[in-house]
Amino acid sequence: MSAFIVVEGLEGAGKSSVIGALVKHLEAHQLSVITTREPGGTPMAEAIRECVKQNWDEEKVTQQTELLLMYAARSQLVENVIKPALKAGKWVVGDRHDLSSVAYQGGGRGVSLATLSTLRQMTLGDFCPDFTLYLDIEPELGLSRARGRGELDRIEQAGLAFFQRARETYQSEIAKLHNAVTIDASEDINTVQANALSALGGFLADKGLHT
Ligand code: Z5A
Repeated sequence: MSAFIVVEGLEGAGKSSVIGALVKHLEAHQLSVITTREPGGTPMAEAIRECVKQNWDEEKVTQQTELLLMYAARSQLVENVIKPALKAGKWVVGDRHDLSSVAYQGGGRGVSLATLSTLRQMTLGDFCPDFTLYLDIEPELGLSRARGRGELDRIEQAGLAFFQRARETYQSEIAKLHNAVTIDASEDINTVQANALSALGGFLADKGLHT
């Protein structure tokens, strides 16, 4: 048995620490786990990550370019890493996946849902996460946490309104999914982790795994 679990949310939501807790929990129950991040996760996808996050001075990065790079990286990761791992019976815990494109390129940049849907179908077909944990946070709070790290990359430099639109899109898209749980990420880190583990427990129980 294997599953693809994705953790989504704005910067500073606490995805990294939640993923650490999920992996520890799954491994404690003798499950073999790998983690991924998007964009990235293969040599070529990591190069795309650098490219898409970098500042290009006077050269405008069009929303089409940004969108296509996200899907190019995702295609590399899904075909070379995620699908083979799932086939080998491993659990995959992903730091972001397709919903990030819907939130950032769709909600944030204004790419239409129809365009996103066409690209998704072309790149992923019917492939999608088995379970999504969405860490919901106000952009001001998330960005203030993330900014503690220093210089902002190209996407992080988008204005607050961009992140507010991304959050609204996350919220509306998550509400449409039956296999997703929203966690209030403004709580302290221990509470966020405990709530994430409880949601994971619910998913595992649904799969017949009582951990
Ligand atoms: N992007 C896109 O546009 N389209 C796509 O399709 C995809 C991605 C896949 C990826 O950058 C960028 O690409 C991202 C979206 C875009 N850009 N933006 N802007 P990334 O992977 O480098 O960035 P990120 O995913 O947003 O990572 P992050 O900022 O590290 O977020 P996080 O993993 O959720 O946060 P964290 O590292 O766990 O925590 C950040 C800090 O906050 C850290 O010091 C923690 O100790 C602290 N923290 C975390 N939780 C708490 C709580 N609960 N209380 C207090 N402090 C906390």
